[in-house]
Amino acid sequence: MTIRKTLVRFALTAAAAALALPAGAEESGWAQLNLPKGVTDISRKIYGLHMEIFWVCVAIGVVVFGVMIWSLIAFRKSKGAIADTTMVHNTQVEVVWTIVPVIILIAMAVPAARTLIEIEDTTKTGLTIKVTGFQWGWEYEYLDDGVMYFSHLDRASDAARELGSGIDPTTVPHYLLNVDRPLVVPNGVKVRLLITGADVIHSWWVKDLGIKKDAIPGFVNEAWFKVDGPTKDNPDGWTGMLRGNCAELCGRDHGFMPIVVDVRSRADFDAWLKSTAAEQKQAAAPTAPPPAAAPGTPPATAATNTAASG
Ligand SMILES: [Cu+2]
Repeated sequence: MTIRKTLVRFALTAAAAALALPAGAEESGWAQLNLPKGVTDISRKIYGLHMEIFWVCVAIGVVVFGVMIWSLIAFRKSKGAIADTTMVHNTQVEVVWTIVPVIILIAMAVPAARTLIEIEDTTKTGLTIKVTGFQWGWEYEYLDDGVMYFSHLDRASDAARELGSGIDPTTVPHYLLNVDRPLVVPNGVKVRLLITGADVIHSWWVKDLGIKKDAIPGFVNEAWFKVDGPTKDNPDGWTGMLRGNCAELCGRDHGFMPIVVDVRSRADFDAWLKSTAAEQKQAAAPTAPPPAAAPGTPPATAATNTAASG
């Protein structure tokens, strides 16, 4: 294969991969290439900052490259242009090109700092979940309710990813972006995450929640989110699945430890938490020894079998 063909193939694969990235809650088509707006106040603020700064960069790019290209063409040597040496160390120009960027930077820093302070405010939360990254998956622990479980790559993706599995990944729903047990959370509640690592550094990254936080062994990082709760137009609040990945190169199976967040209404979540807590409590309870049978009586199973066959 020629180099050109290889490059074209690489570009096409990269473009296809970019389009196949985890889609946001609403985004489709070209919007998938951009940062998603997400489903929380903070994620929308981050999106707003991202767009604001993007357009500032576009404007600067247009002005700088515009002046540069125009100068190159208008003042070219073949047209007899002679360099204007009076521009060197021109104090007025230097003052202007110092003050203008400072104003632009302050205009970007003020709203960004305001959002950052809000992101760091993990007070007044309604639910705390400990998130532990490990090689290779996530452990979720609902600290106040005694619920704990592991979340791994789902079986269908795991089977298809094997070398020479013969399974076409495009036939696997949410290939490499699905897990056996998602993190279940309520909407309309400020949820605090305590993020740590069990072995090496991982990173819990869910774009639609506006969270990317390192999971470091020996450290506890905090993050929080509050998915849009019930409103007049939407009495259930935002519900659905959000998908993310480990965002810190953590070893061989780094690409195979996705994150899935199942956002439910408050009532649905409460019911789920209650039943899961009861299930886990029962599973953990020591099993009672079978009662000793009185001498002469046939074992209970034999009696049942006779009754069934008779
Ligand atoms: Cu990882």
